[in-house]
Amino acid sequence: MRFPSEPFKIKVVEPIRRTTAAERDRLLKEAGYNLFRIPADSVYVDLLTDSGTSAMSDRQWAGLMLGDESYAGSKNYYHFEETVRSIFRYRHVIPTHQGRMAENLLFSTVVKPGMCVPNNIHFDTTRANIEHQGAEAVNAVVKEAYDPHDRSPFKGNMDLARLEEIINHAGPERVPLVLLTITNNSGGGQPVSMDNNSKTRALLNRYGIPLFFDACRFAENCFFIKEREPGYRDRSILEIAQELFSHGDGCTMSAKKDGLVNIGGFLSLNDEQWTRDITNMLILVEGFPTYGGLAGRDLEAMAIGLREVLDEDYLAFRVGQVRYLGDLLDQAGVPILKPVGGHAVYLDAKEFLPHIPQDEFPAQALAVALYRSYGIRGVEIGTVMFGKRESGTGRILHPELEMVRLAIPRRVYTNMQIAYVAESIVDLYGRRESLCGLTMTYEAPMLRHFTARFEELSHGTPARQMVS
Ligand code: P61
Repeated sequence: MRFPSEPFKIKVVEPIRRTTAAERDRLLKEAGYNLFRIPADSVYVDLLTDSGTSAMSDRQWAGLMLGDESYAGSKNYYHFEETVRSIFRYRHVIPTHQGRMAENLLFSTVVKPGMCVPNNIHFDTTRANIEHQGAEAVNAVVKEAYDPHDRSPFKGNMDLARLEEIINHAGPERVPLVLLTITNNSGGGQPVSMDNNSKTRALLNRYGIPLFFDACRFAENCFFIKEREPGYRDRSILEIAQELFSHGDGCTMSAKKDGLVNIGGFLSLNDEQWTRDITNMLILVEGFPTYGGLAGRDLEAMAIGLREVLDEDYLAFRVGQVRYLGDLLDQAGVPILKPVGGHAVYLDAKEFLPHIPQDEFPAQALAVALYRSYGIRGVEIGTVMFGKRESGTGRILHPELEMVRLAIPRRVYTNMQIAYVAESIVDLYGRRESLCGLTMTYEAPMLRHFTARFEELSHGTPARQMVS
């Protein structure tokens, strides 16, 4: 089935407050046209992120009651450790409160100024944490990733020739590790194939460089391998995950994605010395190694979530729901990044709004219009998030992709709500020429998209009432 139906029923509901277009227009002005600054209870369908927004299962909620809040040696830690080891199969398991702390601990331990860390495409927190160490974060994804029309099945793959070039250019001794982000969030939630993964490993073996995974969405990546890569149709998701991780030396993970929890993360790795150094730093900044910035109950929910996410019925529905939104938009001619990724549909803002130059943040303008007219919140992944100012001239250097990401929270929205999103975007596409660009009036030196402020360059068409 192309769109398998929900393998769960709803036990608890959270009412959504409806807002008027006038209210949203006011909120946008107050927020400086930055959707991160909009109160969530003024959003109808919130597709800002799939991170920490999952609905937990009854088993996870029950697991919270089993929380053992002992400072040291909580039983939930042992359950969590055993679960992570059984999937990832690395020796050491270090809990953290979320993914970027795992990144921070790893990079502050192994990355030194002047070094270089390649990845297929670095997510913004990964890049920022590497640059914070005075090192360079370099992308080496295959070229197809930058063509929204290219339907290759594994657009998250590493470009091996480019990776080798980067290593030789930097010198292998200045590359402390290589990362693979599965699925590749900044490139459209696209998967990495098993074949590419093992070839990356083989290449790195020749240089003695460790391979780490940014594993936030590993189960979705494994589902795509099962669906698309020859030889994996009859393998379970767990078996595919174990094989995938066997090619690496460790991983960082934000469990707020495929851990199906609202908070949590971890680092898992084999190296003894790195583990000792990371653990010392963990104690300094995060907590004792058997809780790592989390409550015992959070560890329990994570242990249960990491098992549930391997369920194929769940994954078929999950990936199918995202694809359902993508198909509705594609059929109506709305430009989206293809093929549809695992956790989100990405609108191609360059094609959607060809009349707005990249200097005027077309993807941000599109995200603002979606919220103003329909109460839908997406996130800009384009010049605001990844554009850089050229030193000297101050000119903005644009990323290749200019997108609005509609990230679907796991087990949260019904397909009627997804259909509403599609209908709204098709409606907006029909009057796209009325949209105007923005100018940035404030930016922070790092991760500027969270706090940036904008002004509209000229007034667009009047805001419309929500479709209902
Ligand atoms: C997201 F606008 N992602 O996609 P943490 N690696 C990868 C991620 O996708 C990721 C992290 C590491 C988010 C949340 C988010 O500027 C933003 O648990 C591939 O969030 O620390 C997070 O994991 C970091 C959204 C993060 C943002 C930063 O929506």
